Amino acid sequence: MTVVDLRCDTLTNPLGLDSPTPRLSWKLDDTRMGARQSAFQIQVATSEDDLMAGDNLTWDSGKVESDNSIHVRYGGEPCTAWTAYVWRVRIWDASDAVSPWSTPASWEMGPLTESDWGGTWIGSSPRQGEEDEPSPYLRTEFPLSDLPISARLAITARGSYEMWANGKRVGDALLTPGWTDYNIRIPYQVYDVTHMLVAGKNCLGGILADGWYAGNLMGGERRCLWGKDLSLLATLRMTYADGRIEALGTHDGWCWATGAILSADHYDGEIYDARKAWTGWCEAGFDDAAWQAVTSYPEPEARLVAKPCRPVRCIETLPAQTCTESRPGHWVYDFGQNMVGWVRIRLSAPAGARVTLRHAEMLQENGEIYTENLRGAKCTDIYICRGDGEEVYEPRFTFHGFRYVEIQGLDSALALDAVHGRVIHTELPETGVFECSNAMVNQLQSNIRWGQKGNFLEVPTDCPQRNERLGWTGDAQIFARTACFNMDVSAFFAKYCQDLEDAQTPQGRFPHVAPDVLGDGGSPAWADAGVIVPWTMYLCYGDVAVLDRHFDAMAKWVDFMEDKSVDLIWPETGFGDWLSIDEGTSRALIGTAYFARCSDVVARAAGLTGRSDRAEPYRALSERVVAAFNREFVTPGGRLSSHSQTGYLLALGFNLLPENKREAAVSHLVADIESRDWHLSTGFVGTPLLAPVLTKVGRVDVAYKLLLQESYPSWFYPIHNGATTMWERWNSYTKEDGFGSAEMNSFNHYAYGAIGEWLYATVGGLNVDPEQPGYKHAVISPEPGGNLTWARTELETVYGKLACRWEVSDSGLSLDVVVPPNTTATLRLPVGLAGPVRVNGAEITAADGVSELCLDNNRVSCELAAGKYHIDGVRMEDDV
Ligand code: RAM
Repeated sequence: MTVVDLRCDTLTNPLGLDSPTPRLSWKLDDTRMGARQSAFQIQVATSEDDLMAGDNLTWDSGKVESDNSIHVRYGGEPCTAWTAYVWRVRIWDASDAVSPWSTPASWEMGPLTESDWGGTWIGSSPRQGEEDEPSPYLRTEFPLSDLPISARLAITARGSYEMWANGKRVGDALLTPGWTDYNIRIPYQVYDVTHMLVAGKNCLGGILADGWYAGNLMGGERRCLWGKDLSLLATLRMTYADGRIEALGTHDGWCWATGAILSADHYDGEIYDARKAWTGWCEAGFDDAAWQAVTSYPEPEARLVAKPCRPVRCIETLPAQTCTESRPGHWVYDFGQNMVGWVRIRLSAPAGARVTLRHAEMLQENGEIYTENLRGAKCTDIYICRGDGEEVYEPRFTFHGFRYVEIQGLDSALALDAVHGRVIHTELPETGVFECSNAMVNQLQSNIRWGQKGNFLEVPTDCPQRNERLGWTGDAQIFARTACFNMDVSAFFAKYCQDLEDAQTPQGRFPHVAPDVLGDGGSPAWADAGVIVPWTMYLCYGDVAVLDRHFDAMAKWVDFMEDKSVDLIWPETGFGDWLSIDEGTSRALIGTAYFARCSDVVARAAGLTGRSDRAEPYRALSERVVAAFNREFVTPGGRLSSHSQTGYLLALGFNLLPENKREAAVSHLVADIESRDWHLSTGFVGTPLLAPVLTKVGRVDVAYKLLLQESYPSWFYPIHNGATTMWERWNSYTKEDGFGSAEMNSFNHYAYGAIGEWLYATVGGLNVDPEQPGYKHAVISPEPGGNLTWARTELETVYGKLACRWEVSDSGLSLDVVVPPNTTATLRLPVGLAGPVRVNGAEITAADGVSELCLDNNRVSCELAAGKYHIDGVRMEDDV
């Protein structure tokens, strides 16, 4: 029994936090059946020696009788700026035996207030705010007589920055400091630069680019949304062996010049003239006589805040798979996968050779790249060669959505191994595995995962390629659950929840996009992200604090809806069931359904966060909205005024119908699907609900029919037409008819990937129990169906690995199940009983860690303690 994977605010040994009472989590590594924690003890100190000796502890929780191992709030005096904390934890098991102390973990605070920074904002001289302005390079030198034992560099910028010290990149984070509403908060990062400093002369250098702050947004309509001048703020804080502390902030003694980056924009790309690169510009001794003195810029009104999530990084590198010459001198490289990032090339060419890289998601029939759907985004990088031998280039202040790159400007093609696709996105540890016997479903899962990779870049964007790339709220809320299966998005969405709240109007309206660059006021199924995303975080990660933090904002949105509604019916406004096919669902119906759902969630959140006085009014409101929904949209016979798949899905999925009308609603829904020869007609609002709702109402057979449907519209249809990511439309491209209208045709739009949640939860069987969220108690209830003969599903939960693999053969159903330590699960199987069911070789009643089987509602179920189980002897329902 050991304690592992210590996390602070969901991160591993983070630097630069600004929460004075961060939250601590750990996992148990204990393979014993029924392993669980009965108590814990946490100790925290400001040095490892103190911690090990148990001296000068800043917090000792003592033995706390509790099975809680996640999000335990630090209980010492509030943490102070720049301080490093080390901590360890031990636990007691079910029989009160104590574990060894964990290996120590750490967190470090960053600057907490403006005065902890001690530097000024510096930049080039004022800019025009035009698209083609070169990036400023900034530098300074400073002597160190002594080497510090620890050095931290805190950095932020208005614009994007890349920092260098003594000739080396500081860290490997990209597009820093990241994207927020810079009028409200500007994120910063803190880096450990201890080993980058030298005794004697040192040099610090920074490069600035437009980024989200000053670059194109929304098709270029919104440029310089937050400002046109780029500026940098940094503080180098050094601690010496004798305890002395020295801090060096950016100051007006720095100087600047323009260099090789002639322009850089997220949508348009980067132009880099290698002949203009300054050799050794960020090394001591460089001759900067020609550089100019920096301009100081006023401090922003916005707060400087720690970045609560992992940064954007280059996550993987894909080799080019093929190269074809589409026209003379135009070579098209295929990476085999639609992805987001940029291309790295290695080449030798004469000085001044201008190499153009154009990116595209698709090819035209003649083999040339297809760029119409990028609309106004140029997605073009240009590299001008230095001409002195082998050169390697990749941009850094842009990103593209592409599978193909067209390279021109060279006499001959580059070899395949000289062209690489660099995949960049917010670093999100992979947590989920889903695979099954059906290759098309596996390709779908791969497309969903790649859709998430491509679009989880600082904020969940709708698409990564055309001149849009915004944090669309509707897309995010429908996909959030799926996202939580695939990757650890706890910190990513914690940040987005803040973006949503920052974008809320004083009246309570959440936006269509966050950060809100549209300012058009959100509408149902989009703005509801402000309630549903925090709720999803609570369910998937057991995080109550996220509900607490955003409760007022969540409640305010519901109040806003109440205000806007007439007799509790939302008006006919909003996007409706965006991109639905031949069906019209009233916007009033959609809005009212979400109004009911969100008031219900707010009522629950009130109860969970100790606001019992506020729970009841929202509960009552939710009931009144449900009544209004029924009055307005449902006939006595259970037919909806919007007789559409999405209408029924909302009514059934959000529990809006009285018991006596549900059956009729289910038959209307299924009849509609059948009348379309088992096809969906839903858009963004209805599609994510299809499979989960059909399962919930006992028609998992229909859900499988839709999943496995080959013809348009269906999940498989784009795959047959070559998709390696999710597409915005089921027929964005077809082999028969070519491309859909370029107006709105993204080949990397994750929204319809929301079926992923059903693959994990229903096909795979891993469900959360809302009463014990974060999979503290899981409900493992796989539903074998369609032509699938096996499925393997794993999820690294906050407690450890939860897994279920099932296989159907002539001898029935067998399962391998893993329940993580310190959790329990209910196993529920869609089968009858025939003969003795064996768990781990023993008949189930006798098995270790397993409660007796019971049969209810045609399901066999039993309770499992933590452990590994092999279950067989179960016969499929049909055989019984
Ligand atoms: C589009 C976006 C997004 C969608 C909105 C309504 O421009 O692509 O996916 O949510 O419109």
